[in-house]
Amino acid sequence: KNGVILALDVTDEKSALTISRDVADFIDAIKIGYPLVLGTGLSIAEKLSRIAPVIADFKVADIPNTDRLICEHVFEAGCDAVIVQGFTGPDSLFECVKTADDYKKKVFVVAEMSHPGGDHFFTDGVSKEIAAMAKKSGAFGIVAPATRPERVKELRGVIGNSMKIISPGVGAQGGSAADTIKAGADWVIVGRSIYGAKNPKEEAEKIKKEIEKYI
Ligand code: BMP
Repeated sequence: KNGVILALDVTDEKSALTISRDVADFIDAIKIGYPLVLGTGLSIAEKLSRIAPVIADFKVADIPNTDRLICEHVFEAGCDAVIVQGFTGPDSLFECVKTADDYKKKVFVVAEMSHPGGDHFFTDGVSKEIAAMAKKSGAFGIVAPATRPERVKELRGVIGNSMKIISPGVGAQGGSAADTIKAGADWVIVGRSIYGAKNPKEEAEKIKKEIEKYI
């Protein structure tokens, strides 16, 4: 295990495949989202899945029926996991988890976001409530902010050790990879610091090395 997930927010297929192959030894998964999928089409998922497991970050947030239709597309396309919002409520979340179970895939639930305004509505209590609901749903893990390691620690307390935490906000957003893993995250999610670097491979290796003693 490297402890690093690549957030692949480039928008063309050539860069996406080149960078992913380049850093493959130092990451455990590739997170794709709207920037790349709207730029290239969802067929990029299958191509990337030959390099590493793919997490579809669509922050699914709809009624249960629409959520299920979205998740089916994501899993049929070859993604191994989907990221969903929890604020839509338990029925929506449970439908995503049920769909993932049907495909033997995984769901991550956003518990709190990493940007400066991320704790405006995701207050301490709300984040914990979403994390507790995620646990109840049988989701595989939660998303918690690397920019607030103290919240990662609190949320780890809510979900216990049976679930995973993935944390964006390292590097470009100011978070420290080591502090985030020490606070209880299983993986840091890193985008711009890797794909925007002159030498993405060197940068990915550097982050892997920074956290390896805490994993
Ligand atoms: P970067 O390392 O370039 O800041 O990228 C972080 C990635 O994680 C982006 O894809 C972003 O959309 C995502 N993300 C985030 O930064 N904070 C969150 O709370 C949730 C996210 O999905």
